[in-house]
Amino acid sequence: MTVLDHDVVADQLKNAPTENKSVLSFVSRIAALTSPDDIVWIDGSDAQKNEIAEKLVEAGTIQRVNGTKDSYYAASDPEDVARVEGRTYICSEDEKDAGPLNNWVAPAEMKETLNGLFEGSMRGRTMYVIPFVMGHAEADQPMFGIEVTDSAYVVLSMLVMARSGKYALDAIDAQAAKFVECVHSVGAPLEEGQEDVAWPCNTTKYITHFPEDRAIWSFGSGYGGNALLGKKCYALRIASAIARDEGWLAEHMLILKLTNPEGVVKYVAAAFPSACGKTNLAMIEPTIPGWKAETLGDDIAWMRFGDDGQLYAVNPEFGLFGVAPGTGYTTNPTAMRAIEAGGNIFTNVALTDDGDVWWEGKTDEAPAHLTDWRGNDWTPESDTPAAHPNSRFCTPIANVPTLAPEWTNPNGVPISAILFGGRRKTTMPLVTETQDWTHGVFMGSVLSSETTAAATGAVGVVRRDPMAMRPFIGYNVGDYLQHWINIGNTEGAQLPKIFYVNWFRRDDDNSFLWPGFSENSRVLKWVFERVTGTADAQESPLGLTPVEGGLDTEGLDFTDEQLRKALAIKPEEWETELGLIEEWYAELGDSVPAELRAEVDNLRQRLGLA
Ligand code: GTP
Ligand code: SPV
Ligand code: MN
Repeated sequence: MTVLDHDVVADQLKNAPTENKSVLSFVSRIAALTSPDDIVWIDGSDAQKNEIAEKLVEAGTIQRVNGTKDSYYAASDPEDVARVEGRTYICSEDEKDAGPLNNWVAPAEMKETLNGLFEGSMRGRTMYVIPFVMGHAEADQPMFGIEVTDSAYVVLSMLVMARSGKYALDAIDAQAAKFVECVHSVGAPLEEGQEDVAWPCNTTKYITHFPEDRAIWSFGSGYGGNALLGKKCYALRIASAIARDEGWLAEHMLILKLTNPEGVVKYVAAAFPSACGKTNLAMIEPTIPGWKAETLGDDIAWMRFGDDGQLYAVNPEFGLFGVAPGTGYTTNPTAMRAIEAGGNIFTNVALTDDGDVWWEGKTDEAPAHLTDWRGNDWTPESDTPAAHPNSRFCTPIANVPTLAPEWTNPNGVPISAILFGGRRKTTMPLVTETQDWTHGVFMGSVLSSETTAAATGAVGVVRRDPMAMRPFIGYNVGDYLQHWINIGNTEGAQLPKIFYVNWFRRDDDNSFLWPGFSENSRVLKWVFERVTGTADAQESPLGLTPVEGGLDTEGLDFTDEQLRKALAIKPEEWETELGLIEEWYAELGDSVPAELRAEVDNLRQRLGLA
């Protein structure tokens, strides 16, 4: 860095809205490295947001959408459409602390690589400074971050997804608070006179985490979890490492409030892998009379023990970043109404001829002509989807009509039940209740799901995804499972019951065995009544399952035979599954806690395969 750079940066920081030394030194350090043309501090005002959006419209990165107010559409580079797990790193000092599932590079080495990549990477661009808080600034333990980014699209998205701007910066200043340093560049500097592209990015991508420094550096991608650093990078990978140190849980879970016809309230959290139904369940409209469901979170839950020994869950996010395809008035009317309220950013969906958005499943029938997410003409006869399978709507959570009033509670709500589940065509029954915490942790540790388009790579391949956190655990998976066991051993803990569900089992003709979506309320009712002690259950090799007639199917066009199939535990499938579970534990090696290894033997016994 030259003396001149110092002067330039000092000049750029003259109008900084803070005198906080740690904030200023972070921002000036990154500015000196990346050499942006100017620095803009995000204050969270509508005026500033509109100004930035306007510039993006002019540049052709986004366009206004006609269907909903204050809404924009962006199409990404076709090579930048999802999380890149292969380019995601946990850079702990000790390789063991990244564990067998994460990519690892020593921090010093990674920092050298990143310094090379980030040097001058913002040339010709504006560097935006986004102060944010995950959760509430008023929480017992507020969790701050500052993202610097050269992507205005990221700014608009972060304003939806996290409490950002002056509110967060003032709280950082007032509390002299620490913050997670989040550094993001699309990695596409502009030379003098060089014309920009609509979606700048780089074929080289690094999504890197330094759990000991509590820092995140992301290079080369502008999309979703790669670039909105408050989301997966902070609220899961870095937060899970903090949670391990401090005795709480940072999880890939929705949070749902349930009220029964008598007015009794229970809160449920559920972990399903990416694109496996969290947003849908978080916004469920129950089909059973008298039951009410309200939304608290759709992707991430932080759970800490309250004084009463219960686990209290808070949603650290401020918006939804939902999978668009499959979201429609018949499947998720609540999400559709949230979208209708405006303030959306749509990415990689299709455009109608009158400038509105469309995606597969939005309406039963596709419009006769569309512009697909790649910008090509599309008709119902086309053999590629109009919207990318991982296309998303980014929508303020305040839009959700079923939002529970407790969403303003800085320290969250007490959780009575945790659901684990995945996308499995076979083997996994519709619902089982685990026997106790350790058995529940075991079932979470062997969670399996067919891969989806939420990450790059093959789709539809069954893989183990412990607690739906495989791509998001910021440390060693064995230590993570031990941490779950330790949480259960916490003195005075009033633990939630743990259940395992599968909405995605198929019949012989490959159709879904269970209607899913709103009808999942029938399973939630059983879960609720197991918690309140009013529903019966019977023993099975996997734990407790509903007794005959125990699952409310009244009013549902569903035969006893279908229900039997949905709940079945088939010995031949489980013989195979047990082998896969043993392989999985062998892959994880010695780090798997002894309590969980014992559960494999228990399962073998109960299946009669010992
Ligand atoms: P991420 O945001 O990637 O973490 O995904 P998510 O877990 O929130 O998944 P989401 O609710 O967006 O659902 C993903 C896909 O699964 C959508 O295409 C839904 O239509 C479909 N889906 C959700 N719930 C059900 C269900 O109960 N049954 C069936 N068959 N499909 C479902
Ligand atoms: C997921 O993949 O689980 C998501 C989308 O919620 S992203 O923000 O890209 O991680
Ligand atoms: Mn997710």
